[in-house]
Amino acid sequence: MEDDLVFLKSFVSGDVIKKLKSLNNQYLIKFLTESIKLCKPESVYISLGTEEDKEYVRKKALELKEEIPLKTKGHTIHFDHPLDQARAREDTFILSDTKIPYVNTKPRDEGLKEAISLLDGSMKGREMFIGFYSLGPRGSNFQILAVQVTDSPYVIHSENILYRNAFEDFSGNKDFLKFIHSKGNLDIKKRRIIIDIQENTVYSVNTTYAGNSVGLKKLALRLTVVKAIKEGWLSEHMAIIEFEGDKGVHYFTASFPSGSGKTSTAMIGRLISDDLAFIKEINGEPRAVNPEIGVFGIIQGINEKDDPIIWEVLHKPGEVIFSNVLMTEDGDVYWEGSNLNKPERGYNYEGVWTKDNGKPASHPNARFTVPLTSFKNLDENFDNPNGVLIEGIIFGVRDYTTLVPLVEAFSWSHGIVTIGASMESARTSAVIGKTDELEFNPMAILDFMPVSLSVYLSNYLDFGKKLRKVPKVFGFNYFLKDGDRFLNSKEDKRVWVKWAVKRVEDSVDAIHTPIGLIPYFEDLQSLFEKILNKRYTKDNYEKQFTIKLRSYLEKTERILKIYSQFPDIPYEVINELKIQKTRLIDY
Ligand code: SAT
Ligand code: MN
Repeated sequence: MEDDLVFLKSFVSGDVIKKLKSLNNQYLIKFLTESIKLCKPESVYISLGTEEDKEYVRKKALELKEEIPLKTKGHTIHFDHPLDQARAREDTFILSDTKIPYVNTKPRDEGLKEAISLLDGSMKGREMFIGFYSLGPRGSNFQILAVQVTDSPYVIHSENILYRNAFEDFSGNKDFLKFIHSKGNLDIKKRRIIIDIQENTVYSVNTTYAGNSVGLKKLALRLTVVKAIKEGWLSEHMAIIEFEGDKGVHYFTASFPSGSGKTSTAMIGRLISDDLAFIKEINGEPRAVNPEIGVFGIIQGINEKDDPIIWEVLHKPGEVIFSNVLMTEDGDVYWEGSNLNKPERGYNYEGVWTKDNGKPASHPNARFTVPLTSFKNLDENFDNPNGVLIEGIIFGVRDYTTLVPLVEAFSWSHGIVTIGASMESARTSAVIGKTDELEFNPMAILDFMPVSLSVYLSNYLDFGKKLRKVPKVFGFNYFLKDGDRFLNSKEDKRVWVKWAVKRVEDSVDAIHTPIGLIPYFEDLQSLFEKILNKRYTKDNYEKQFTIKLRSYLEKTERILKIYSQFPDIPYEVINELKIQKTRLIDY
């Protein structure tokens, strides 16, 4: 450790060395030393998370033109390479010497060699930035520590918005997740995101898109899923929301593939998390926290009428990083679906844009990065170290043809297997590739799955068995169509949510069907009337809630076929699917 400290002294001030030393964390010193030796930056900036550090990082992002200031105070815009606008599935690898179905793996030695060779000297002539964070409330037993090393101040700036700075918490030889990122030379052919679950380290290079570069977001998710399985809890791609009922408030988690209604569902209630959840069993109760303290949200389609809360966040002074939207000549921003007049010209991720060039003004996966504290519907428990009690879990998909808008599972295992683990959803622009193809995406987490689904599901099913009070499980689908026409409008989700809350409060009955419990027409009719002041007809109901037995059966068979490929799949998974199949056939 002494040798490492001597080496670090040539990069950082005596004062910072003293602080590092006082942490007494030899693993941390070793990791920092090795990262510097590998990437060979010209200088190193260690951010302890002070206001001064945050300001320095913001200033550097502007200086390096990774961000451009906009006319509203605190707003900046960031552009990613035209071919680097979303999660890069094909370039993201889990290091594993054995192949895992549905997981993009690479043999460990080969992957490590590749990571090292791409990062070797990648920061020559550049400044390295280092940040120290906590996933989950500081001091809570949910907390997981993480260090980010990068040559991009935009990455640290984003992390300062999205995560809790926690330098002091590294004291003692504590374990932490490690993220090494370099923009490299943005040769997209050499973009790699290499995830070493054995050493809790992720290497990412030749990319800047936050989903691939901001380590603590989806790169950390792969590592925390593994940790959660080892320790018997759940690390999920889920929002956490407080909904108001007639008998009090209730917390739900909600899991939807990106761009399929998760954020808008979160905006119906009071917000704790829009994207990620750690759920632990504490005294027999499922309790959840948000690993993050900010939102990296999809901006397309956000407009004043449908999304008043987000609209306000994006228009008032305060910290916002826009990415891949259109920048107008007067330093404002514009995005598709904002319902504003399209400007004549502007600048976007491809360069100069004009209204008549026939291309969208903003990328469909354009985003905003903001702190949770900007939202006026922020829940008071958002940083509660004890988490909040979860009473309902929603699994939502984008399915145009088959799935009913709303269903409740018969039980934990029925819900986990036939709703969560059976999710199929139309692909959206959050992923590089053709949109609208129906994709198998259990728990909306398949892109981030680091282990075999059999291991993951077995942990999920066991988790339910530890609980005294098991959350109700719901399936949502906002996207059912009749021909080309959507059968529901955006606001209808308020009714679905209300019905789910009433089920949790045990104040409404449901119809038993082969796929689960669905609402009675009269109950929905009265909720539509009360909440939306809207007429709901029997015809609407029949179009939306008639169970398409044949398509459901086909779907169940498809899923059964998928899980039958796993030799070690838990018996309950196959069993729930087989029973569901029988129910559908016998109906
Ligand atoms: O692009 S990310 O994977 O970081 C965010 C998301 O779409 O969930
Ligand atoms: Mn997400």
